[in-house]
Amino acid sequence: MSATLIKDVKKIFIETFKSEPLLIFSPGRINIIGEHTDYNDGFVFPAAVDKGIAAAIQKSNSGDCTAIALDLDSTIKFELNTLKPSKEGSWENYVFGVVSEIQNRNIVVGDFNIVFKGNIPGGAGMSSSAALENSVVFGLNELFDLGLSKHDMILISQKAEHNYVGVNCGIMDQYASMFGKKNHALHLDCRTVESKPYEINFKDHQLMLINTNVKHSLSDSAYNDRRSACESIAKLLGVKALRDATETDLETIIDKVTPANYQKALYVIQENTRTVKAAKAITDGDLETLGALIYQSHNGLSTQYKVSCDELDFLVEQAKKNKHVLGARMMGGGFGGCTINLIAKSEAKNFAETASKAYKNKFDKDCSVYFIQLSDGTHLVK
Ligand code: GAF
Repeated sequence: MSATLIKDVKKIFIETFKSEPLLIFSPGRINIIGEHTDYNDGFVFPAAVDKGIAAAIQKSNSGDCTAIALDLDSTIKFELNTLKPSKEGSWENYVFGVVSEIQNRNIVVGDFNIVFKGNIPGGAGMSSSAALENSVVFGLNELFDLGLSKHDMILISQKAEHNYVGVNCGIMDQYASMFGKKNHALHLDCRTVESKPYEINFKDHQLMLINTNVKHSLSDSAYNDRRSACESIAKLLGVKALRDATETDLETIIDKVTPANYQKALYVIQENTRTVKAAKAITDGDLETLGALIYQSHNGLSTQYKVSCDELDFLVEQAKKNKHVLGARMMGGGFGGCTINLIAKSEAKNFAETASKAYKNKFDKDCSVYFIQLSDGTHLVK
């Protein structure tokens, strides 16, 4: 699949700019468990996947830069010394943001042309944004020999998202997309920004995604609100981040926070513990426990952290009705996008059909099912 994307961006690049480009593939990600824990300095368990963004990039000698998003049939021209955020929701903000964050490190970037094409469905919660940011920073680093480490690059991508896109995201998505490892998920400590790879081989079970194909509005502001709520509760507790707090600590400030925010902080503390337990369950090959943790994660995201929606809750309820689905939950920021399901291989097709039919009946729209391969992170394609 990524081979086709690469072929397409290369072809258009050569036709448009008459030069041979560098080719980059930057993947999206899934997350087994550990949602909304990353910006609380906690643990997450993501993996890069075989869906992503292909980019073709080369220096420009025309005095300006051009970026082409093939999927959107959109071309923009820009100059590097006049960068500022475009209107909210514009795809070019990911490109401008990355360039501008590199410049903020007093690193000089030359003019360039870039062509993108991707196959991560927008709004699926599989982080097409991190894939796009990483493809730009990785491409520029190669092209201009900027000397950035992979860690530098993900911090640049993350800052681009904060300052140009307006989402105060954690580091999970950029990390998973950059450092992903074939057939592995990464148990990432978001405080030290170091991870341990776990080989994912669930034998007669597998991971399956179901995309609700909805993305409810206001999700960015709801995300930022939750991050600020977590930070202010950590401050009240006198700790650096909620990762440092226990449920008992939280009880000491019960009178000082709203019940809604109390539940949110409790969710974060519990989800962090679940993510650590999930690593053990995977090591032990204990899929029943892993599945139960995944269901608990959804319950917390829906009832405590309040980032789910009717469509996601419905798909998780469908999963619960099928004994071959060991666990299911919403994945990513929330308010739409995919559920991730831990399901018996023999039942996957059947459940995909039953759930899709029920979803159509209930919401009068289609969901989409994806079987993904865990893949390597952002890389040059030779
Ligand atoms: C989004 C963010 F970008 C991540 O940093 C993370 O917080 C995730 O939502 C929720 O776990 O994908």
